[in-house]
Amino acid sequence: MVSFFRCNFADMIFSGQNAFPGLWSLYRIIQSIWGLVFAGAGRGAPCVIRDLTVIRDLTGRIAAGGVVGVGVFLVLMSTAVAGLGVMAPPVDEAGEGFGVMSVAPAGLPKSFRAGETFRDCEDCPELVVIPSGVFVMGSPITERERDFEEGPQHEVRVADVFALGKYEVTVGQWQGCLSAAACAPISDRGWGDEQRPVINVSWNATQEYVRWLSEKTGQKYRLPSEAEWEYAARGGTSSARYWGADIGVDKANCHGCSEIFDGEQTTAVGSFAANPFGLHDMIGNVWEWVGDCWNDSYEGAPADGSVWTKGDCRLGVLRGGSWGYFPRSARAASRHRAEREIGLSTNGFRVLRVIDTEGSSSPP
Ligand SMILES: [Ca+2]
Ligand SMILES: [Ca+2]
Repeated sequence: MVSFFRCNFADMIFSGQNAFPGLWSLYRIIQSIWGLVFAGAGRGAPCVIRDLTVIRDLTGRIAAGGVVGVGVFLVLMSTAVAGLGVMAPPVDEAGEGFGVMSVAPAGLPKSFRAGETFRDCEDCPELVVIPSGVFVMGSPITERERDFEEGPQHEVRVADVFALGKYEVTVGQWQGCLSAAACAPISDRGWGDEQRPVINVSWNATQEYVRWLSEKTGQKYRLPSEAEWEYAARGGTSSARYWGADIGVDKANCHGCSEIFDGEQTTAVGSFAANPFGLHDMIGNVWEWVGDCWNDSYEGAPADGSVWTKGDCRLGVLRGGSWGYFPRSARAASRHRAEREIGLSTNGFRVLRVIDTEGSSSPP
């Protein structure tokens, strides 16, 4: 609940990010400070903006604002500190649930906490609870290696908490659907490790898998929307990659990302460090199908994080780059189109599990 409160507070007060960039930065700093305080109090702070470059940004803004800038900052800070005393919820002794913050909309799930991991069955994909929030989708025109199709940048509000696969769906997990005769056999190119992501999977085949998983668990599984995917991949960061602007070395699996595995094949899921939301391989390993139809730009894209069902629906969207593609594709904003009927060895997926905001669903 703490994290929800902070996220939703941001939405309420500073939804005009573009109109008030200075205030937005101020808010994000305050949010970070709150996060540190809460984290220090052992309450967890999964919704904190962890990209601390905003602090440098803010210092510049305050300096540019002179006395007025410092004054506004101090007023907002004291508001935040006062708010801590008034509004901080009790520590959740059980270590579960979001607490009882009254500002949250009625019906927020009581049994999920952002950052918490769970699975619905022993062989089901492990999931991470992703907080709701607002982010800027797409790449700025200043980003190196960007494509036109990654714009225009636009604000998206992901209103509902959801759970997303911590990893890409693996060969072993696909086997469960295969054994139930709900999915077709798919070649793994003889690479032979059940911990590798499933490959050669078409968009159509992903639909069979999520249908099977939904029936098996009684929960609602689907592909993430393109917006949900990018929101999760960024994990609060705005840089080209969740670890920074540059590709670096051994941060992910792509053709040119690593000194060990370089453009040869997939790696076992989770071989590289997670992003700030605790998700692995959001960049690299396999491209990941999302639910949307293909569109050449974000003109007319939904702003509520929903699946974009308009456009060229013979084609689907793949995100995040893969083992066989160069670093320019291994960016949070990069997009790739492909025919939905076709599976390629560079393509896989991860699942989204809907969290019932009526509060009736809970982790097993
Ligand atoms: Ca991936
Ligand atoms: Ca592209």
